[in-house]
Amino acid sequence: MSSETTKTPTHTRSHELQQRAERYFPGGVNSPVRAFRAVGGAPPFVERAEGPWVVDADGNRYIDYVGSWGPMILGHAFRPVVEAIARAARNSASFGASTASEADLAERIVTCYPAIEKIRFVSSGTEATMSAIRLARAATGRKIIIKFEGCYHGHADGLLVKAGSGVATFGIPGSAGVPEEIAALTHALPYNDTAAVESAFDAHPNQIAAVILEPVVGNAGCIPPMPGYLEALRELTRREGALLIVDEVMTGFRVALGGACELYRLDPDLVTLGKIVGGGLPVGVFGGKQRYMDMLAPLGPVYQAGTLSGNPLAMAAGIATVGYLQEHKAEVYARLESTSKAVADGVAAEAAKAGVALTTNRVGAMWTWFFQGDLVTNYDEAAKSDTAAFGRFHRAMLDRGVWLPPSQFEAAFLGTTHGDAEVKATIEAAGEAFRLIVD
Ligand code: HOZ
Repeated sequence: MSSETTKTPTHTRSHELQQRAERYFPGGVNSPVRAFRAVGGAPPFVERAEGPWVVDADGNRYIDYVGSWGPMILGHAFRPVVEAIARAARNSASFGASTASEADLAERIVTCYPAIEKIRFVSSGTEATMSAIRLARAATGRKIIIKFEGCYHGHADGLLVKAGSGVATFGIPGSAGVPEEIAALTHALPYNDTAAVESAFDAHPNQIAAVILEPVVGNAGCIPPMPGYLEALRELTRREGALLIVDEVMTGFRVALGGACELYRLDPDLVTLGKIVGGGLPVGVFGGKQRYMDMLAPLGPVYQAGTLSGNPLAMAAGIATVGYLQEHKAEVYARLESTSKAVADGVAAEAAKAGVALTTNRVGAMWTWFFQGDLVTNYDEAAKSDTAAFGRFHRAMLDRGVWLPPSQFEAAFLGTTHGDAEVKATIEAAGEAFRLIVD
């Protein structure tokens, strides 16, 4: 365990802060995935972070594999991002009017994503997917949406059906408060199963507005698409007159500069982005073919709006982040790949040595260690993992200064500031943690 002040980890201040937080926030958190209920123990409260390191309120340091759930690809407090935000803030935090910075970031996004002809900024991934669905329904005049079990597209009513992330972590089958009439319009199918999608189109001719998916699932743990799966979905949706919405909130700018669209040569109708595109500030994006995007008000009849959409601080952080990724594309993505491979494979090797069954799924700088020995290609298979063993591993890693996402059904991330020292420390910690949990 690394600590700035002591060799013995203590969490006294975090416990006090947790008690205070529980007075004000349900479960003491402002997003359920931050609670440690699935792994046991209480979450450390973060005071600050730099590069690959997070420091908690008691002065304990951790190697961070959460990265704010994805955005911090360039490491925490990356100087160009911090300075860009500070510069923008000096001109006021918000205007509720257009600024040049919105088109500056849009231009970069469109360059990285040839499938995107026009975009609109929103403030979260939830808003982005919710708006993309509305647009797809308006464009097709159809109501049914196909999503996939274990994929999470934010918490809009119609997208919580058999969702991943916290919904899977806490075993919530849908969500109370979602009217069944709305849930009935969402058909959740197994991921990586083309035949299931074909059957759904056969059963509901001319009724399916869109297929939405995570092109690499991150919210059931990391699950890559099988060869040919994404291409089949593209072909099917085209043939059936439905839109293909690729939700790249997690994968965008992470698995490649142009996300999964670049990696798998995909040409979807609509794309949603979030996380990295905002450089750590709240930004969501939905964009795609102009013929659909021009249906939005004020040009068309589909309404969508936001006071803080295209916020100048968020645009500044996004420009600094995406700009850096564009300028250093080759070295950034090579480094992300080699560091991620080293840590993912190194930890898997420690599991094998300790006799712990582990399946590692990884695409670039996102991965999951599933606590089971079988292939994981969909949510049902992910759900067979030994979540109790994962919880023990998580706690043992945290005690050794490594902060992993607190759920078996989430992806781990790293960034460009993770280096050899962090990889080595993580593998050593994992070796000890595996030996501990098998004893
Ligand atoms: N979508 C993120 C990872 N599954 C977490 C965001 C949140 O729910 O707080």
